[in-house]
Amino acid sequence: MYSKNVLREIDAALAEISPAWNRPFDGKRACYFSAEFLIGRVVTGNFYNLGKTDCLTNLSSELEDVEDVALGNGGLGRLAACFLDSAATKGYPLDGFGLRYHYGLFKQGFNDGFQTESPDDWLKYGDPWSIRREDEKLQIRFGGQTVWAVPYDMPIIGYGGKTVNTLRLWQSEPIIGLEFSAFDRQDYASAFKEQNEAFAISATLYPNDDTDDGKRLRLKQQYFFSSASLRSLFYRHTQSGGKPEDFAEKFAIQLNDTHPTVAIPELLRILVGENEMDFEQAFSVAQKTFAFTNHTIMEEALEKWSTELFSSTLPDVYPYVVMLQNKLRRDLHTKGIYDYNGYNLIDNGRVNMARIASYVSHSVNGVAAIHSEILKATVLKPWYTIYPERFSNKTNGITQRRWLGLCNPGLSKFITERIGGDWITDLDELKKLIPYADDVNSLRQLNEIKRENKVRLADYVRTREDGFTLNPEFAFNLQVKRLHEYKRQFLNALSILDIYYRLKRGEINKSEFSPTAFVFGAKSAPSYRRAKGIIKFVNEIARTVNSDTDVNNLLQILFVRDYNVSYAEKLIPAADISEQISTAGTEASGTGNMKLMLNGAVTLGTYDGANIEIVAESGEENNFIFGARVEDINAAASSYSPVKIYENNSRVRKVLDTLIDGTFSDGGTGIFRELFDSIIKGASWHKPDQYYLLLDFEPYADAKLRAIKAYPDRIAFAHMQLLNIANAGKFSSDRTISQYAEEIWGV
Ligand code: 26Q
Repeated sequence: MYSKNVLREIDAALAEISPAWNRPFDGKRACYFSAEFLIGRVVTGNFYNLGKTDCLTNLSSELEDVEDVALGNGGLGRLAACFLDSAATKGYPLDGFGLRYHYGLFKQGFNDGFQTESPDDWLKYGDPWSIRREDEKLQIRFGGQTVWAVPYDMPIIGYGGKTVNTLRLWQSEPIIGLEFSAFDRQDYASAFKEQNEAFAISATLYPNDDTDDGKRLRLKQQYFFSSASLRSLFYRHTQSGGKPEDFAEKFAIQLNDTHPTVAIPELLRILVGENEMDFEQAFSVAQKTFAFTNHTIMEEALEKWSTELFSSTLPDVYPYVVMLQNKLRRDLHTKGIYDYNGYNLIDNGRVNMARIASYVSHSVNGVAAIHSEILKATVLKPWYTIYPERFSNKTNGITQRRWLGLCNPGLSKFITERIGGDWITDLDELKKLIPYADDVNSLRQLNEIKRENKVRLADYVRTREDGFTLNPEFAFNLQVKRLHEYKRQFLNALSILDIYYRLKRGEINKSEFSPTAFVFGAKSAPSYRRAKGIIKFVNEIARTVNSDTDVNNLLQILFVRDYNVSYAEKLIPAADISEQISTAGTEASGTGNMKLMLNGAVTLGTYDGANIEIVAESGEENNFIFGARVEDINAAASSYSPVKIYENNSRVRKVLDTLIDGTFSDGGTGIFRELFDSIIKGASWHKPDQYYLLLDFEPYADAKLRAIKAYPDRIAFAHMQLLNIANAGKFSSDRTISQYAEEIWGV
């Protein structure tokens, strides 16, 4: 909800930025094509960037009532939002293009510890930042169906307000109103159907952040926004006198994963089919235009559409995929390659989107050093073999405006008092804090700031989580991210249970154990059974432990309801320990790890994704790194036996057995048995313990206990925390976006 006061300030802000937003521009622009933009509260970010910090304080409680813009699932969508902020701040001409979902990511509730979902009706109270551009709407065709694509433009305001870029989100609407087709009942009914089918395209964000559930609607969404965006750019280009063959000199398009990759054959269709360009030249224009970022190596998440589905949904586009496939074969022949394995764009009756993107882009990148190496060595190896010069790494980043300036005013003040305020636009400045890591006074102050953030969080949690009272004297251990087996929230849960039983058995001395609150925040895809089972498991453990007076002065467990960007802004500043425990080789980068580091949490993590770069910056000695590395896992893979570990390790047995011995109840759903089996037996579609929880169990439990034991030496712990903050400069998305701009887009 927007209060009158807030709306008045938004109007003032829009008036203030209007000249900058409407300033003509005729240089090259970069375009970020993304199916997701996970922004959070737009208003707070804009007030911050416009220097309206008085509004942020004076209107703070009214701002709490403003809905998040949650048009994304997790990391990939949030990265897009950070990039927009950084580009506008650094003065790069970068616009975002995506879908204006009527419903964003579902809101999460709990019922008896199980996740429930309800719709996110974010437009209910209006969308004061967006302008509907009726004059720029376009018709989009899917075989027989034609719909309007109506653009809504939102200003993206850089820090200081000098550069204002645009986020353009497309909304689908029916072409014909009901009144025209209501001649008889038959027409009336079919007109309704047509209406609904048009609205459906941009109606809902798909809440899966991995598997392609093969739905036609998802492909339609992708084509809808890709085609509309591309055509609006092409129209702008030719209207201002540009020639089709010069398109790439005016626009660079970054594909945020494969979701917008259908823009590639669509551009070919526009150039060849509508502008009579020859195919080879169109290919070269497309290649100069597009660049591709991959965000995952998980097989399930790599998009492949059946040719039947693709060609029946997009009959005008499919021929260009076939032409690409034919050209690819010719190109391979020139290189003396006749084995198309790993290359075929149409493979086994499926259109392989990552291959199209790798073939037609001039740039392919991963999102952290290890991830980019894995891409070259595995998933995209054939493409790296023939086009090595295309491949690069662009380690992810986060915007320090939202993830420090806005969400942690106490720490921001602490920093600015010592090194000045330049860190807001130049995060490497934080290095100047290093000397303060040995200044006891500063470390005491840092602890005080953390404590205040914990009190603030505890107040918020009390009102949101049915009166649950977090103890601000405890160390706060956080694992916040989407729920996935590979992220191993299950391992975290098992290790907490292990600590609990060892405390009860006296194997861990209560007087040596420092009180710790374990906080989880995560949404599961609604159809992801195991992930939902893990949520239930954590909630069951929480209920038992929190009500056990034997230990509840030492342990607290909380799974927060409806974790989102705004909740993250409250949780992250209060964290002491950041859980980043994905199986080595599975998390492309992670960005929550960076947010937590920047806010002074030490990392308890594996050698995976950006964790590796985080500890390279801040020092292994200031973090708790454990477990198998990618090489170890590859070496262990063939002979790995979780059953043996289960049989030989009584601690492992004790905690896993709680799933099947009646300790906890899954409400008769059988999901706990399934979780147990996923570790011990596997299932037809995967091997037992495919994410190596038991392999890492002991090293993880040890590292966790070391971290917990380190906490009571408050000065030594704050020393580590401050060194994490001071060395977080590399993880600014300002750095990342400059690399994209200079090394890929040429803007
Ligand atoms: C694909 C097909 C059908 C339906 C849904 C999808 C789909 C949707 C979203 C596939 C993937 C996503 C999102 C992936 C994602 O968020 N990846 C994360 O990207 C971050 C930014 O680069 C990384 O930091 C994370 O490591 C990575 O998991």
